Parts: sequence; structure tokens; C-alpha cells
Amino acid sequence: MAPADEIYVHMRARPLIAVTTSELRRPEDVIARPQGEPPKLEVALATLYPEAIERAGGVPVIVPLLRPETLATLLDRVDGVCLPGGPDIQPSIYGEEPHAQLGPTEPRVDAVELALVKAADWRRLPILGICRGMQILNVARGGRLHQHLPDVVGNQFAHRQPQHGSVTTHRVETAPHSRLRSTLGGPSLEVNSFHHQAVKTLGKNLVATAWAEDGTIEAVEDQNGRLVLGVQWHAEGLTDHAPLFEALISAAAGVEEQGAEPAAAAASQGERRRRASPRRSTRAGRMGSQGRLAEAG
Ligand SMILES: [Mn+2]
Repeated sequence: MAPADEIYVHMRARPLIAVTTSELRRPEDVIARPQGEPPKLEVALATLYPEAIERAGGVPVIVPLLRPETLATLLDRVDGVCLPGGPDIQPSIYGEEPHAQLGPTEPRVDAVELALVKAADWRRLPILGICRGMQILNVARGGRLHQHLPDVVGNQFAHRQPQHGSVTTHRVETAPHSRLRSTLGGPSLEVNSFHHQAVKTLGKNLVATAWAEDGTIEAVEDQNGRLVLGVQWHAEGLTDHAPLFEALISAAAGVEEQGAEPAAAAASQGERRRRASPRRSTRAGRMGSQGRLAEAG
């Protein structure tokens, strides 16, 4: 094979993964350095996310704050979505008043990520949510959150660990026959923990597939077989959890998942056939406007 052909095949095999910037840095939060750029509002994303996506074989596409119609155009051209960690989510989205211990929220970021999840669901794109990303996934599908987890489970486990993200601090039990267990092994995993909130009620078509010993839901996934997986820990900081990113990339590339439970694999195949309609026709025909009209409904 000629070198040019090799490069072409190689590039075709690497799916594009949209990864949102879930944090905003305000000018007052940025340290002005001599001869440096003057502080201004910035979008922020830990470099660990694009590194984990690239290492797993994907090409990260970093998504700033965009309008819904721009997000729709972007999602017509990517193959999967990664939702990173970030600040607490505004409780008004799921119809609750703010708790006294609610952390800082970012309404603009919430709006962008909720629109992105809905657009990704409409296109049946695979989704991996990390920490806040799992919570956004849940809320976008109509679920609710515990705003201040210690109110619910006490302080037996430090879900906001002081240790570095590469250090695991608590254990989770995983559900048999779950995609999580087939991806990372089971029945238990050691995880890090940096969350203030947690899932209270599950969003549409989501099931819990991991729990901390205090009962906190630590992972959710779509029960219809498509790869839609949220984990409450920071998998991007744990070398052993790279298979989560590899599963996202495989699903985004349309590669058959290895090692899935027979029932889940069968459901996955059926779903893949069904999803041929909206996503493929949108991509093949570049029918952006028609796709967006249908999506708005
Ligand atoms: Mn935790």
C-alpha cells in the first residue's frame, strides 16, 4: 500500500469526538502575569480529556459555548460526545430551589451542554459523561440530582477527595450484565471522587450500574444498548479506566463491541440498524436545516 493510502485509511478509522468546555474562568480568577495576556473570560478544559480521547484512538474536537443551531451543525460531523467534569448544575433545570450549599453554577455552560446532549441523543451518537458530565446527561433526560450529597449519605465517604486525581479513594459495586462491568471488569472498582452532587432520580432510559457503599449512584447507562455511559468519577485521570474511552471510540467508529453480554450485544445490533435513519441521512445528505427542524419538535 502506498504511504498516502495508509494515511487515508488511518485517518478514516479515527472518529471525531466532541468534548465540551465545562468551566468558565472569569478575569478576576485569572492571575495577571507580567508580559502575559490581560485577564479575560475564558473557556477551560483539563488537558487530560483530549489526551485520553487521543490515546484511545479518537480525535478530540473541543467545543466552546455555541448556539444550538451551531451545535447541531457540529454534531452532524462528529461521531461521538464526551462530557467532562465541571461545576454544579442549576437546580432550576430540574425544578428545585437552590440548596444553601449549592456550589457556583454556570448557566451558559448548562444551556450549551443540555442542548448538546439532546442533539446527540437525536442523532443516536455515543456519549461518555464524566462526573458533571454524567449529571448533565441525567438532567437532560429529565432526571434530578441531590444538590448537596452529605445531606443524604453523611460524611462516611469523602466524595470530594483531597488527594490527587490519579489516586483512588473509594470502591464502587458494578451491576452484572452492565456495559460498565463488561468494559472495566467487576464486580467492584476502585475510583477517585470529586463530586458534590449525585443522581437522585434517573433520567429517561437510564439505569444505575454502579453504587458506592453509602448507596450513592456512581454510574448510569442507557438501557437500550447504545453506548451512553456516565461515571461519577474522573476516569480520565485513571490509567486503568482507559477502556471507557476506548469503548466510546469503538462505538463512534461503529466497531462491534467486544466482550459485551449477549443480551446487550443483541440490543446493540438492533439499535445500530435503527439508528441508520436520522444520523446517516443527516451526514450523507448534509440536510442540516431539515434535521434541525425535526429536532426542534
Ligand atoms: Mn464518589
